[in-house]
Amino acid sequence: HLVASMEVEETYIMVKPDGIQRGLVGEIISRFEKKGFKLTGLKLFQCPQELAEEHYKDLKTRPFFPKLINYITSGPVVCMAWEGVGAVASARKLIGSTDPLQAEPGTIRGDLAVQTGRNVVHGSDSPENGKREIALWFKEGELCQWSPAQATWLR
Ligand code: 3AN
Repeated sequence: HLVASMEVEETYIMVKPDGIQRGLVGEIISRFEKKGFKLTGLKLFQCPQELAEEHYKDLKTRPFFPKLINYITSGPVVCMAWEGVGAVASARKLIGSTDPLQAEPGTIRGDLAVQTGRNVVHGSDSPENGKREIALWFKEGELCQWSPAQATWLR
């Protein structure tokens, strides 16, 4: 259940290896840009096993855990930090249900994915996890704070 928040939040969004292999990186970034979030971190990254296990530690006891770790480390991912009002729940809504067959058309998974084990994108499930995951995937100095108001050259 998605609870609307008026707080400015940070969320960790990641294009998974299948998203990169299928050439969907630009399309996925574009959806968050167009929604009105602010990009504060972005990199292409080959995820080591230990980081994948830490990221998904809450799923450690699930039967699909080894497959999930293999999937997420099977090729580079695109790591992103996005900021915005209610960004965590809002991003989850743009992403759609975990199972792409249940995801509504119009969502990233609903439009672009067909199976849970290849669902092209990750988004943090709470503001706490947003902070935790950004700290986990980005080093200090890799994040940038900037303001759209800096674009005075537009006017
Ligand atoms: P979401 O990514 O929608 O937040 P989670 O956090 O429940 O979903 O699961 C994390 C990831 O684990 C999913 N994106 C998916 O890749 C994988 N996963 C979840 N449930 C299953 C399942 N039943 N079978 C295989 N993989 C799964």
